[in-house]
This record gives sequence, structure tokens and C-alpha cells, in this order.
Amino acid sequence: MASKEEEARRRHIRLHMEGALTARDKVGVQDFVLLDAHTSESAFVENLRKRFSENLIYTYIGTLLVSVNPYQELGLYSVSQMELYQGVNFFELPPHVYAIADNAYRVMCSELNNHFILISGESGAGKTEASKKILQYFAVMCPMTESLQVARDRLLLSNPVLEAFGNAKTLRNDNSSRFGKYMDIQFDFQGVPVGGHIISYLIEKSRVVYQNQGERNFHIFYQLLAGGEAERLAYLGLERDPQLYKYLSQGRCAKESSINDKNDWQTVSNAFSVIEFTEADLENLFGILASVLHLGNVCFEEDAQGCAAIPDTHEIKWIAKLLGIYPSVLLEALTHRKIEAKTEEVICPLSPELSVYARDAMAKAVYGRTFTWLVSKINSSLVNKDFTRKTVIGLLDIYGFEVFDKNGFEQFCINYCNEKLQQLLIERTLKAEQAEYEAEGIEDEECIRPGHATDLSFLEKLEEKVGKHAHFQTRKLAGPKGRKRIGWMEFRLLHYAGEVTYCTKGFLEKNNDLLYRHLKEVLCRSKNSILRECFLVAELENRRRPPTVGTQFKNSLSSLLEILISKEPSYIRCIKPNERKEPSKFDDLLIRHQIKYLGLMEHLRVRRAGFAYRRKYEHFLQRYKSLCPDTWPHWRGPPAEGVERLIKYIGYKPEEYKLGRTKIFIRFPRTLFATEDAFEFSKHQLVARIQATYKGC
Ligand code: AD9
Ligand code: MG
Repeated sequence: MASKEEEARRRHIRLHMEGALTARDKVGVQDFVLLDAHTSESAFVENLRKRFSENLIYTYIGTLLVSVNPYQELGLYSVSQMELYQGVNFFELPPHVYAIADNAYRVMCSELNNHFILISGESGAGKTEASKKILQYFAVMCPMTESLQVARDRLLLSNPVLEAFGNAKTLRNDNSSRFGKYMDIQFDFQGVPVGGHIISYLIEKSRVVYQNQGERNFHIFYQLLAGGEAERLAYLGLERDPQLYKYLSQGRCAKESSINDKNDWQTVSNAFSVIEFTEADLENLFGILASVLHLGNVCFEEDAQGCAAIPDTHEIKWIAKLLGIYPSVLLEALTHRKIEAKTEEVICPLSPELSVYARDAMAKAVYGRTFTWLVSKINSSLVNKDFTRKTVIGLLDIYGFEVFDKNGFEQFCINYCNEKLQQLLIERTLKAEQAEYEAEGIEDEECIRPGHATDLSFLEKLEEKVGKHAHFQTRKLAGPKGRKRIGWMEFRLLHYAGEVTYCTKGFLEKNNDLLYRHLKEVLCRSKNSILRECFLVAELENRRRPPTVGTQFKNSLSSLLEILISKEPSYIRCIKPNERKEPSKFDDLLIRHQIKYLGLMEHLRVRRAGFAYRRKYEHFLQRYKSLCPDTWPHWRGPPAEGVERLIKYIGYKPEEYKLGRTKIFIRFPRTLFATEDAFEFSKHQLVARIQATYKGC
């Protein structure tokens, strides 16, 4: 029989529980599953806004982390912050990217399985920053031996090198990654990082030859000009001023105040030496960069027959010197094309327009393949053969869903990729939910399937005449009236994130990515050892058409999905708060778009189709044991029984929860809030009681 005092306390807790929902604090909830059952998009945005205005940039949806780019330093990434999150249970601290990193690491160590962390979001949302924070977390917090410090440093320093060659200033981000990146961090059985492996996807080669207004070419060109030693530049035939190079000056912003190319050059040079690039490697590499810049300045004229001619061969001589080819051979290859007739080869002159095309194709091919070479060179320095038993955590930093006014081949590939990844996420989350219910021995009759079909694989569908597909439209096959018109050159796809109209202009050219055979021959014979590795003679002997860019991308995406499917997932969804790169500006409309494109509402629906919240008995009891006299201050029996006593005492109704083998599952967020508030209340009461006791002394 409970004492009078106990009765009063119990009544007090109940009363408090009833009023709990009205008293949610101004910082919003730290997990979206704790919002009201039928959360609208507006409530979702509101919660983000509340938190953002308090500089709380992270929020969970279950175990998925939503991150809003603060565009300012908030002091969130110190070593003491890292220490705070180390080994701590997911929900016991405010959401953080370190919690995701730590959780993946701990599970990997204890269960010896592989993980990946998928980071997505639109350009400028903070993906690359998040992936760097995770890498730093592992570098600082994981156990380390002296002999493995080099491996760790190489892993960290691969970043500035890849960013120099693969990132550029765009209108949306001053440091925009123009390639997708998957990086495996390999750990030995004691959890020490021992090596890594990087895969890159679809580097945006077109940037080498053309940039929109306000955008730049890849950082490395400007860094080389700004920071390169005078002798090096002289050897390469380069001047310091980027304006002198056509490939660097079309965007009219070669000098950008937020970017310090000279300092960045130092960082990259230092990284090169740690990753063990030899002086010969660097000479070849910079020779290639310089020859790309010279190539951009090659001009063509029309001769009397309407054919291309190169009036000034100054640049040709530099390229020939740097790449180790004959100037006359290069000159011919840029202005002529070899055509194979029945038994012989015929050499046809090109028009000036086609010569420009050939020149740009050469620059793109050379840069694109050099980037691939760079990745494999970094990979060979990250290999650690001494460790055979390894587990990995993979970090995937990949462009998010993109919709512009005009959407071309690039958007098509990027959105196809996102479609596939979203499908993976939804399937995995649903499966994980069901598997957990099964493992815990509970059934959930309310488990719903997501409302949207996400199983489209657009490239495949296009290949096998997608015309009949309901999610594919052209002008001829237009859907209900009143929709935005589809032009002749356009087709429209219904993605999970909404409709996107693609313009087929340039599709074929970009997909074929043609480099004239004549130029390929020249590059295969180059004395530059990097180019010789990139352009193999075997390729010339193979007369079959090389796979298209689309097919290559599709294949590399399939292998990526295979890599991911065998691993345990964590997800980070990054959101850009405004288009102006400003702190504290929360643009409603822009954020709503991203919530849609990131599939967050869909994820939330799936995540709490059944139970909003679950927690291990031990943890639940540890936190709330003070609410029940049977469990306070100690419960010595099995935790499950303790929890049962506790929730009976505080009055959970049967429809509010289910008890699994190791966890309690709570259906509604309000139940948990009420318990949490009661806990706060009882804590205060306890303190008051202790204070009163001391006063009496
Ligand atoms: V893109 O698709 O590569 O164009 P990302 O990678 O999503 O893009 P990035 O990580 O490069 O964006 O972030 C853009 C800029 O936002 C950074 O250069 C920082 O200035 C800023 N940023 C991003 N995340 C944070 C953060 N957690 N704290 C402070 C941040 N600033
Ligand atoms: Mg990036």
C-alpha cells in the first residue's frame, strides 16, 4: 500500500503528464518522430526553423540525421565535442554528426560488420563538410599506433588533393564538388584505421573547357598559377595571370575573394608529398595541367578551302614539349580526321568549328582521365597490405537531386542516381523496421508501405522504349491537361521527388563523349607517363565503340549499390537554408523543396509507420526509474520486469506500447513526452525534497 505522500506524488505525475504536450519547449523536438502523429510538411518546416534559430542545426528522424547548413562556425566540432559523443548512446545527447560517426564505429567494432554513411543534399547543403567532420572524428578518436599515423594522414590529406582537382567555384557553392565520391575507411580488428579506398563518379569534364558566368574551372589551375614556384611556371610556359587563359576566364571570376589559391596551393603541395607523389609524377601531372591551359588558347582560322588552320603555333609547341609528342602530329590531329575507307585510311580536313570541338574533346578527355589516374594513385598510397581482416565504414558524398529551369544530361544522370539511392533507403528502412519487430517478437498490424512507387530505373526504362511507362511523358504522350507544356526536344519524368522536364539537346553528344581516333593515337604515343597509363594502345586496337557515358555511369552505379547493399546504412540529409550562403537566413520555400527532394516526409512516414520510439529496457529503466517507488533507487530484477512495473505505475495504456524481447516500443510521441516531462518534474521534486531536508538540519 502506497503511503499518502506516494499517492500525492503519483497524482501529481499524472496531472503533469496530461499537460505535457502543451508545454513543448521553444527549441522544437530533436527527433521528428516525436512530432504529432500526422505531421504536415509545415510542422516539419516549423520544427526545423525553431531549431535553426537556436543554432541547433541537427535533428533526427529516428536514426537518420537531418543537417541544416549554418554558414557560420558554431563551435560544434572541437575535440571536447568529439569526446562528449564517444561511446554515448544515440539518443542521450543532442543530435550530431559525431553521434552518427560514433554509432557506426561502435556497431562495426562490436559486431565486426561493414557500414556506410550516405550523405546527400543539394549543392551547398554541407555534404562535403559533413564527410570531412566524420573523417576527422575517426582520425582523432580512434585508437592509433605510431606506425599507422602515416596511413591516417594520407587518408586525411587525400581530401585537399581531390578537392583541388575535383572541386570548383559555382554560383551555388564556392567549393562545389564536381564529382561523386565514395570512400572506404578500413579498420583493423581493434578499430584502428589502417587504410582506405576511394571511388569517384562522373567528374564534370565539361567545366574544363567552359564555365558559366560567375563560375570557375577546377581549383587546381588557379592554385598552380597563384602558388607555383617561378621556375616551375617558367618550365611549363605559364604566366601567373589566369585571365590570359581562355579556359580560366570565361566565367569572369578568376579571382574570388573567398578563395585563397596561394594558401591552398601550399596545402595541396604538402598533401602531395605525404601521399608520396614523386617529383617525376608531379612534373608529368603539372605538364598535363599546363598543356590543357595552352590547348584552350589554340585558335583556328578558316583557310581558302574552308578548312581549319592554326595561324599561331606557339601554344602547340608548348603542348608538344610538355606531353612529349611531335608538334606537327598534334597540329594535324587537331585539324584533320582519319576516316577508314574499305582498305585504307583517308585523312579529311576539319572545319574550324569541328577543330574547336576536337580541341575541347581532347582537353576534357585528358583532364577526365588524369583525374581517374589521380584517384588510383591516391588509392595505391592508401592500400595497407599488412592487414587482412578489415572492416570498413564507407562515406558516400554524392550530388543530390537537381532541378533547374533547363535540365540536361548531367541532371538526368544525377537524378537517376538519387532515384536509385532513395529506393535503397526506403527499402532498407522498411526492412530494418520489420526485421526489428520480428527480432523483438512483436507484430505491427499498422505498418504501411510508402505511398510512392520508387522502383523506377530510368535509364533502363529509356533503353527499352519507356514510352508506355506512366512516369514517362513526351509532348506526344502528354498527361492530363493543364500541366506545364513539354517542348519538342523534351521529355518528362516523374521522380520520387517530383516531375522533372529534361531537354535532350546535347544528350547524344555528351553521352557519346567522342574523342577522334586521330587524337587518341597522339595521346597514346605521348612520352608523358601519366597519359600513357590513361590512353592505352589496346584501346586503339579495339574497334568496337566504347561504352557511352550513360552506360558507364549506370554500371558504376550498379556496382555502388552492390557495395552498399552488403553494408549497414546510416543516412545524413543536408539542407541548404538559403541561396545567398548567409548565416541565420531560413528560406521557407527553398527548404520545403529540399524536404521534398530529400524524401524526408516519406522517410518519416515509414519510420513511424509502426512505433515512433523504441529503447532498450536497461536504458529506459535507467532514465525513468525515479518515477516509480518499486524501481527507485535500484531495481535488482530483470530490466524488462522493471520497465513493466514502471509503466504500469505511471499509467501507460495498453494501446500505447508493446514489449519486445529487449526493447520497449512506444507508439505515440506524446507518451514519451509525458514520461520525459514527468521525469523532469520528479527530478525537481527530488531536489526540492533534498533541499528541504538540509534546511531542517
Ligand atoms: V556540392 O554538392 O559539393 O556543391 P556540398 O558538398 O553539399 O555542396 P559543402 O559541404 O561544400 O556543400 O558546404 C558548402 C559551404 O557551406 C562550405 O564551404 C562551408 O562554408 C559551409 N558549411 C557547410 N557545412 C557547414 C557546417 N557544418 N558548419 C559551418 C558549413 N559551415
Ligand atoms: Mg561537396
